[in-house]
Amino acid sequence: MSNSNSTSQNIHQQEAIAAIATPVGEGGISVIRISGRDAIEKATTVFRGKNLSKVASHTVHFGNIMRGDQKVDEVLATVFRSPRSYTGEDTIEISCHGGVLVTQEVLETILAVGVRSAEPGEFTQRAFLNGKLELSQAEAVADLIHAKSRKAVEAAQQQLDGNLGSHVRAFRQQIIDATAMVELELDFIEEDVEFASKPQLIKLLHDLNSEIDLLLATYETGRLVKNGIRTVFAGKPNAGKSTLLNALMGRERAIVSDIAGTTRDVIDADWSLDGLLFTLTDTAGLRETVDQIEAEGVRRSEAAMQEADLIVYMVDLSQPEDATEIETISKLRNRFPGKSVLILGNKIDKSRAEGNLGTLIDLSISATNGTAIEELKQRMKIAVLQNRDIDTSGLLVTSSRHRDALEKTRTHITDALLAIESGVSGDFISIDLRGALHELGTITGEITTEDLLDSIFSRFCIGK
Ligand SMILES: Nc1nc2c(ncn2[C@@H]2O[C@H](COP(=O)(O)OP(=O)(O)OP(=O)(O)O)[C@@H](O)[C@H]2O)c(=O)[nH]1
Ligand SMILES: [Mg+2]
Repeated sequence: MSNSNSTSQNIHQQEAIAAIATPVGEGGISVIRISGRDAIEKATTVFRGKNLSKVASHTVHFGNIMRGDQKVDEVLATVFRSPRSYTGEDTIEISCHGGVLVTQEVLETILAVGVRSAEPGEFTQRAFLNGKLELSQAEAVADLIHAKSRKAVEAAQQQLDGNLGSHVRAFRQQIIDATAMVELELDFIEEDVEFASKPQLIKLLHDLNSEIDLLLATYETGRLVKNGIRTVFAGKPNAGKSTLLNALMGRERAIVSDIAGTTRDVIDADWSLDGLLFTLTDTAGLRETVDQIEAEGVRRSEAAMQEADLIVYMVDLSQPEDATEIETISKLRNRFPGKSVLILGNKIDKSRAEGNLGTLIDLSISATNGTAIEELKQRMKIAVLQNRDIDTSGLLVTSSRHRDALEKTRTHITDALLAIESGVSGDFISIDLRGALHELGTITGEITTEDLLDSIFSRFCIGK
């Protein structure tokens, strides 16, 4: 992992912390990480083998972890000396046997010599504080760990490579250039000189806003790539919602029967298509009912639709047309503005004449014999992405925090443009431009607050 700051020698070493860096469970090996001012010294006191405080950086040593005279485990210790480590601090990684108990005992042996247990994300937070990573890169580490689809991995890697940071730094430079122009004008204000570079300044800020717009336009896709596409199957009882869920999943995830009202609760299943994650939600069929449990199910179906990115409404084509349902369908897009809606006719194998429904239906399928299921998959993708590019080799803004900061930046720049055009004093323009700089600084982390750092790093697991 490289970035422009990684050679910085401005490292602050804090008290040593330790945590298990690998998942809890049985495996070949587990890794325990220790980082901080006296990490190497503390490790030396529990390690029987070479004297770790004398070995070179980036070397691996075989030995035993000892609690007094008792051997806890046979391990490999890797030594990273500051500043050439993930955190920038002196760091030791101990690879021990991958058993739950033995790993815990190695950790406890280390904690017993005065090393503190690490908080979630504390290693990465130290890496950030030591300038090893920008804030947006640190956030990408968490995204990468949580990523559930290939596209989400690619988007996180883009951000981890520092691509968002380099865009933001370029924006900052443009604003600094603009500020310089404004301040040059301030120097001449006494002589009432017409602002020579005014058209140039206006152009610079307009161009900047267009670039920010391009980046902001990637957010909707970025959000769906990162979080997955919440897809809800809705429709009357017996329409075939559960059958379709099972057909897409390729297994009997939900109970199917010809009794109307089979599904009572909301059922979620992760499903991936072309590297994108869809969270498929099967719901209770929508109808008026006196059954209390079913009524609660229907309420939950409605709530799931409110939360969805994509609503797939299924109509049973084997049944006579239902005027109430036709009305429901025709109002669906208005009821859920901003959501993608697909209207499916199901049971095309037993279809009656389509009648009034024909024009309302986007695609007819058969969930039991597979008719048009491949087409449906593509339509689901297109409905939600609306042909937007999901080429994750380009940068996607995936975080609402980044989107908010970019939007505020754009507002400040727009205010600056208005100020310039209405001829107000340069002082006011400078205030707007400084506001824009501030917002951009929150993305890369030049500007932070403790609350912001807490909310970002608490998303991490312990040991990262
Ligand atoms: N012929 C035919 N039958 C289907 C098709 N899809 C589903 N069915 C049948 O329709 C019945 C209801 O299917 P489900 O998947 O349980 O319907 P549902 O929409 O989940 O129903 P609820 O859970 O009650 O809301 C079952 O007997 C299915 O086998 C299809 O494409 N063609
Ligand atoms: Mg069902």
